[in-house]
Amino acid sequence: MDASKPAKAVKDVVENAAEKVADFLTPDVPGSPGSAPATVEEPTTPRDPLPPKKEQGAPATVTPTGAETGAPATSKGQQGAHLTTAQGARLRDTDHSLKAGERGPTLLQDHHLREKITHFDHERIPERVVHARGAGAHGVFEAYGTASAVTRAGFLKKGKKTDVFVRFSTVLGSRGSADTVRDTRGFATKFYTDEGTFDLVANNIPVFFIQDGIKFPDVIHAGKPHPDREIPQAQSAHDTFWDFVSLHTEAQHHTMWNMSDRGIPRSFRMMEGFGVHTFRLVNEAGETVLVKFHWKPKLGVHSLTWEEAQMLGGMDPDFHRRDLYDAIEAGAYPEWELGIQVFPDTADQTFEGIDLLDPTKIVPEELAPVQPIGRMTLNRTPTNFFAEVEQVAFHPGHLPPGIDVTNDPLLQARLFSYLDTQITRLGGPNFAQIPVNRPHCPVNDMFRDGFHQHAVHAGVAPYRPNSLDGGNPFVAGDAENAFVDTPVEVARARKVRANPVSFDDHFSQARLFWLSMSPVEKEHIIRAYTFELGKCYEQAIKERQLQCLANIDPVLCREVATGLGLPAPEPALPLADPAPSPALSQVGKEWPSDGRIVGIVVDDGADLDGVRDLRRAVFAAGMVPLLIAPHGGMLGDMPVQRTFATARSIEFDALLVAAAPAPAPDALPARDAKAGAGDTAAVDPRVTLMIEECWWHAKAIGAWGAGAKLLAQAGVSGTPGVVSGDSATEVFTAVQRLMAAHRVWERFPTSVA
Ligand code: HDE
Repeated sequence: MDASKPAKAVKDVVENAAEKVADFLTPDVPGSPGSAPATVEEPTTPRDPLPPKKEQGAPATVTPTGAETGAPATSKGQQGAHLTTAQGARLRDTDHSLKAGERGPTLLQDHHLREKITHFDHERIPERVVHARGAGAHGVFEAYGTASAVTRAGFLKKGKKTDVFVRFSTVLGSRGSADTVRDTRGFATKFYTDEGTFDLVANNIPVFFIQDGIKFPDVIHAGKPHPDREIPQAQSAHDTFWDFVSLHTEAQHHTMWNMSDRGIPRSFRMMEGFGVHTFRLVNEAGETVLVKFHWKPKLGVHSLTWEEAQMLGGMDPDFHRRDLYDAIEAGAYPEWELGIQVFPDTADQTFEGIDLLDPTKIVPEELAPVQPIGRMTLNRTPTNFFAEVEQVAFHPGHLPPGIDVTNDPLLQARLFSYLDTQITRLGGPNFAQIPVNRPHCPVNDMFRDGFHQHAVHAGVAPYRPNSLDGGNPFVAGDAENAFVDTPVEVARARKVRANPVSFDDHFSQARLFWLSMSPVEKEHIIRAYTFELGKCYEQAIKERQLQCLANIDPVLCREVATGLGLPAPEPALPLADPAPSPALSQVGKEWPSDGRIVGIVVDDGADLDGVRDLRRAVFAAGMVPLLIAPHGGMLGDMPVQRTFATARSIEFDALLVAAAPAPAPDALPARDAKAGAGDTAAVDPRVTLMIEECWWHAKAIGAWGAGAKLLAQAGVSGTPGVVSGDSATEVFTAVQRLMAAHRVWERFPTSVA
């Protein structure tokens, strides 16, 4: 498929489908569990494993030391048509243990039972101490060549394509926690470059809670569930978190981002990524610049509403990973541009008065524009979640020649932490040999032995210098592109446990962020602080955080204090006067809608020809139409994807109403609480609820025919972002325009300017 035209694959499917009605019967919509449809009867004819699904990818088949093997990706999975032991002996039965008689005790000699159970007993590995909940995908990065003047990194040379694997994550929750909680998101990218792996271990928020890595255990202990009762899961809305961030005020800038809509992204595909720290680039001539890395999503930066996020936590805790995998399966490949902000590498390492070594500060894009240097497209889902997403191991010190670190004290601690944590998590020092972690270039590190050693190293002299192995391996020089630790001058200093004074300003950029928000974004921030602090038990903690808010902005402080029922304190410090940065706001522009989900309410009496046209138009626009009907199965020649019992508004980006369906036979409050007064209502109450929720969540709504009358009945006709028309496609065209802006915020007047 052509990665540069994400909607094309979908469009091709649609055009073919238009000719062959049969194609409507096969699933056009993403989400099919296997690569072939299941049969009702259990298959009994032996056959080899099915191939992976068309959109699935797998780590490249390189050896544990990075050599290409040319073997197909499937060569790493199970082989052969028959069930075997781990040693390959074919098995006759795996459902009954070997017993002394049918009613007798199980025999110790049952090797198959013991091997099967023992392996199962050891299936789990420790989850990541942070970022445990995540999802990943494979893709490709193509460089524009625009960074070649400032870095010698080969993968950034014009036109160079490099395989990548990306893992997105939340920070606080456990592996099984919900995707949509309010939290920072991880955005870690592994570039398998010819010159060694480059890991850009980034977040969707450009600043961090702490300025020195020695405090990482403190901030994480504060954010994680309370150690006595282990609640709440995956939340910052609790006393220990707010206790820490209100005492440790350098966290206030990051906290402000978390309380903004950035803390509840609509999709991984709609998040920015930030390297946070300042890095150093080195060019062919050895000249250096300082840079900050940014990922810019093609689809723009968008968020859920808070109520949607909470509902999704129960209705679809896998919402973000499902969205990622479904988009790739539908051919709506997620894309980002990688960009850099470039600063001169001066002795004081500041830019326009901003300390570039302070990870609680951004450099506004208006002061230093983000210059695009390449594009990443995610085009393959994992074949096996554990092997790829769970076992991938990132490290900010995995750098190719041309990219180097700075003295940011947060980055310096990270350089220690990531290697260390993998040794426990992945059970030893050889995790770089796991397929997803293997470099795609020759590796000769002289490391030997250790748990899970997959390489079969030859030679007798894993030491240097040697003559017994002919001197191999040799160190490289400039001509062989060796990594250079940039010989940066270290200022004359004394050993101290202290920060520079420039790190002391904890509030001015939190204020900058607040002042850069549109009114509706400010309303969301007020609500988020009020909710989170309202969930705290201790009044002292609320009062202390209100003091921090007073130091950021009096309106913010006053509104949150009102919600908490507490007095608003005066600022304890003079308020800063930063110029707002419009680039920080998410609203007010238009973006492509690839891979968005359009719900279509239908019933058996609806205008099915119109629905068929609509479905085609939605596919052709690179989106996914889901039919929501009173019953499962088929509606004419079209498969139904959701029933009123299984659908909920939160999975749709827009709702199109083609009917005013009477209560379905299962609209019984005794069976489905959301059916409400189903037995007496004229329209199925679950449809009315869906319309109401979409309206409250500021989504585009469209209708024609009987659907238009239903919108009038529901009292939403004529309000902003609600359209009706004569034909399905006409309505969809209007809805598509509304979707480009993501939400219809005009529905809700704001109280702050
Ligand atoms: Fe991490 N972080 N981190 N972090 N981090 C980990 O490494 C750590 C920080 C980030 O999908 C751990 O393999 C310290 C900033 C991401 O596998 C651990 C400090 C940023 C991921 C660790 C930080 C990040 C991690 C846990 C303060 C944004 C998930 C498991 C000095 C730039 C990677 C692991 C994945 C994961 C330590 C701060 C991003 C424990 C000590 C700042 C995206 O090593």
